[in-house]
Amino acid sequence: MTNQRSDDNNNPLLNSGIEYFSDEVKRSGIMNYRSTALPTWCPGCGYYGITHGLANALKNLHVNNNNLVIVSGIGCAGRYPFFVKGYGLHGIHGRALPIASGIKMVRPEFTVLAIGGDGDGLGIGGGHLPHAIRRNIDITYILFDNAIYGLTKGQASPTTPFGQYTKTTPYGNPEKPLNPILIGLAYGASFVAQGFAGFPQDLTIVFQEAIQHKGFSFVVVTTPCVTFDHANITYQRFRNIWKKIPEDHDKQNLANAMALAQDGNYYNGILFQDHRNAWHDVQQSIRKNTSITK
Ligand SMILES: Cc1ncc(C[n+]2csc(CCOP(=O)(O)OP(=O)(O)O)c2C)c(N)n1
Ligand code: SF4
Repeated sequence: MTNQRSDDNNNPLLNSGIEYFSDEVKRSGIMNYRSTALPTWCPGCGYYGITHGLANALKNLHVNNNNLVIVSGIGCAGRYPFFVKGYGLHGIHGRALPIASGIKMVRPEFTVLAIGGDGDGLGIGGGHLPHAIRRNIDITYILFDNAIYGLTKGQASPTTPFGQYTKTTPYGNPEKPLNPILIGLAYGASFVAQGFAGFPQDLTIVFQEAIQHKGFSFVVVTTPCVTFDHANITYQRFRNIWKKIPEDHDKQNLANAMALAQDGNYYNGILFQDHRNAWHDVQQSIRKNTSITK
C-alpha cells in the first residue's frame, strides 16, 4: 500500500515545496497513518484535531494499514477516508454503518471504522444506528458532531440547539436537539464515549479504547464548524466546560451513564462499557452448534 495518492501530482501545496507537516510530526510516526492528501477542510475546523487524535491512536495500537478500513457517508466529515493511510470508502449519505457492518462481517480481521457527521448519522442515516448497535458488531463509529450541516453550508441539523440561528432557522431553531450520547445508551451500545476536537490527546485515549473494545463502540466528538457556527460550538465556549468523568463513576452502570448524559455537562471519556459477546462471537457459537450465550 502506498500513501501517495494519484491526484497528489496536481496538488499545488504539495508541489510548492512548502513543508506541510513539521519535523516533529514526521518523527512521531503519525505519518504512517496519514495519506499525503491534504485536507480540504476550512482552516480551524475541528476535524483536524480529530484527525490528529485518531492517527495517533492508530499509531499507538500499531494497526496494520493493510487491515484498516475507514468508511464514511457524505458531508465534510465524509471526506475523512482520503486523509488516512488505509483502505477507504466514501459511501453514500447516511449509509456508513451498513457498509462498515458488511465489511466487518466478511472480514472480521479488519479494523473497521465508520465516520460521519451529525446530519449523516442522526438525520438521513439515523435508522441504521439502532441496528448496528443491537448487533454489537465490532466496529468503531465516530460521530463528528458539529451540530450543523457543514458541507451544504450551514443548515440546522438534528443536534442544533433550540433557538440557534442558522441558514434554515432564521428566527431561531424551533426544534429540540437530539442527545446522541443518550441515544447510544438507550439503544444499548456496548461502548459509549465522548470527547472534544479541541483536546486531541484525550481523543487519542478514547479512540484507542474504542478500537480495542470487542463490540460496537460509539464515540461522539463535539467539534466546531468555524465557518457556519459562531455561537454554539466554538473553541472559546467549549474549551472550559468539559468535565472529567467523576472518579467513582462505574462504567458498567447504565443508569449512572444515562444520568451523566442528561445532567447538562459534557464529560470527556468513556461513559459506558459492557463486555458482552460481539456479533462474531454469537456467529461462532451458532457455527459450533452450541446454545447462544448472552
Ligand atoms: C441523499 C442526499 N441527500 C442530501 C444530500 C446533501 N447533503 C450533502 S452533505 C449534507 C449534510 C452533511 O452534514 P453532516 O452530516 O452534519 O456533515 P458535515 O458536513 O457537517 O461534516 C447534505 C444534506 C446528499 N448528498 N445526498
Ligand atoms: S464547513 Fe464547517 S465542518 Fe465543513 S470543513 Fe468548514 S469548518 Fe469544517
